[in-house]
Amino acid sequence: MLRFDIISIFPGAFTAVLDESIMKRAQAKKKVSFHVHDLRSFSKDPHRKVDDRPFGGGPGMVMTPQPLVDAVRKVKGRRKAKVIYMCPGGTPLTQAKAKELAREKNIILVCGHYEGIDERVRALVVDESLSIGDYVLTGGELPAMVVVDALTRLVPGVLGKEASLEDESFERGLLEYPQYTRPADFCGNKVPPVLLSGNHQAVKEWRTAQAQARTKRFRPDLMER
Ligand code: 9WO
Repeated sequence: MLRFDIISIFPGAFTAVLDESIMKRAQAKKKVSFHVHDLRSFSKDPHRKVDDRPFGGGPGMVMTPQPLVDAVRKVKGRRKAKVIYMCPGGTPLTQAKAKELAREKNIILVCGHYEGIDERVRALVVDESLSIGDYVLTGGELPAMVVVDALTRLVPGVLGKEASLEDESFERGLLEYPQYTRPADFCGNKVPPVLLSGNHQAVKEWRTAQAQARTKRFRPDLMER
């Protein structure tokens, strides 16, 4: 079973995501477990402060090292866990990276806020930083949810086997092919006849051609890769 521990100053932000859909199903199947921790509960400050002014001046506040380091160490305990800090400058999350991480047994996700975390937290307890894209958000919580979603669906037994075919096409560098379902004629917009032909080889060839055309048009960079 893959265990996620998430350290955040907004633990409530995760309730909806973790109690719905695939994450809920994965927990029910005991394939994945989620444990969200309020960073403030680890602060030794009498006012449960987790931030302070940056040395050297500058705008905003920085997350202090004591709560974060103690939180990771307490949550980790004696377990072997991969500690990941969510950061725009981190390793890009790709499907291949997600598959690699989904093989871990314990993952601790650290969500930053303010202007970031004290550098000594990275040096002492973070194993790697992970980015979901080249943009700056208000916190690491949404990126952490993306990582949880991307990894949970890859855990064997969480989804049906058909889902992996879709992932593999993406890893092969192709976008998804167009999908259609009933009705065959929607307001005069008809489903491509090949999909109604019952000719599985023709359907497979059509889908590959469509995926290649889509990838060439919208994500030529994937074709190169
Ligand atoms: C902000 C930032 C900006 C440029 C280059 C590196 C950077 N690191 C951070 C950072 O650690 N920010 C903290 C976490 C505090 C502000 C909110 N945080 C955050 C994480 N915003 N956006 C992310 C994020 C994480 C993963 N993928 C994309 C964005």
